[in-house]
Amino acid sequence: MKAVKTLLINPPITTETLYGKFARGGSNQPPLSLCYIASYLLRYGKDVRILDAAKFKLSAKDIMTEISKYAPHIVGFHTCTPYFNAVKSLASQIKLLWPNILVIAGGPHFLGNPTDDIENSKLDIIVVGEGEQTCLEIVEGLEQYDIYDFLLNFVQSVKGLVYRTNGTGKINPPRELIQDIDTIPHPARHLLPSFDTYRLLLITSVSQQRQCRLPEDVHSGVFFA
Ligand code: B12
Repeated sequence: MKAVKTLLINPPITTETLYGKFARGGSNQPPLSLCYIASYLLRYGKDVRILDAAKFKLSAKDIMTEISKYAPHIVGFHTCTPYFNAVKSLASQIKLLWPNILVIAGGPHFLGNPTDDIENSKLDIIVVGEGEQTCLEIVEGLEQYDIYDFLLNFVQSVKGLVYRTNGTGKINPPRELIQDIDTIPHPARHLLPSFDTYRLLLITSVSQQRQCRLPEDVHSGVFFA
């Protein structure tokens, strides 16, 4: 059984792209979804890192450099609809450079039409719904199988997955929601570089252009000010 390394990436979308001339009012927040998935994998002793490419405004080339340094077996992208084109492009580049890396994605975008998304991208797998348990099962699968066996013989057994067979998207039965949310560890925020540089306010007023700190400011209500 091999040790599987997972790199979770927050795609490089800037507040300028998202908000245009209102960019200064847009927030730049830590990727909570990836922190939750990472904490779940860590609980089970898995090797996982997070790359917040949005926060650092990383280019595709920077991202490829980070991938080559860490040499993960799995690269996973968080995907909201405005990020999907960037995720598709990065997935194509990764598969071209490293066909043996399993490239996966999850997030709210895939509640729409994930079979279409898998057919029109180089993503190997799309995770629909809550990602914690599904991701763990993916890691455990790759510990046992090489990527080709995994995609041929294992993917069908994992709930909440969408995959491709001969170019056609297939969707597995949905994964049940985690009922006892106390079984999910606190998000692995320690995998993010520095909390001080995230900007939490939704609309930063001109007089309040400041960096928010966690957790003190959130608890003291600044987040909602
Ligand atoms: C809080 C929130 C925000 C916050 C913080 C976002 C953040 N970066 O953490 C703020 C206000 C900044 C925000 C901004 C935006 N948001 Co918002 N936001 C939410 C909200 C209310 C909760 C998101 C959340 O934290 N959920 C908790 C986490 C743990 O759940 P999750 O993200 O869904 O992740 C789980 C699964 O999706 C999956 N998963 C997610 N990523 C991955 C990756 C992999 C590899 C895998 C395997 C699984 C996986 O596993 C996770 C754990 O179970 C949702 C609505 C909702 N109720 O979900 C909208 C929502 C996500 N936002 C949305 C949008 C559109 C945006 C913006 C793009 C708006 C805009 N035009 O600017 C921006 C994006 C900014 C950014 N850089 O992220 C949409 C996305 C719709 C879509 N089709 O993609 C949603 C769904 C609201 C809606 N119904 O329209 N948002």
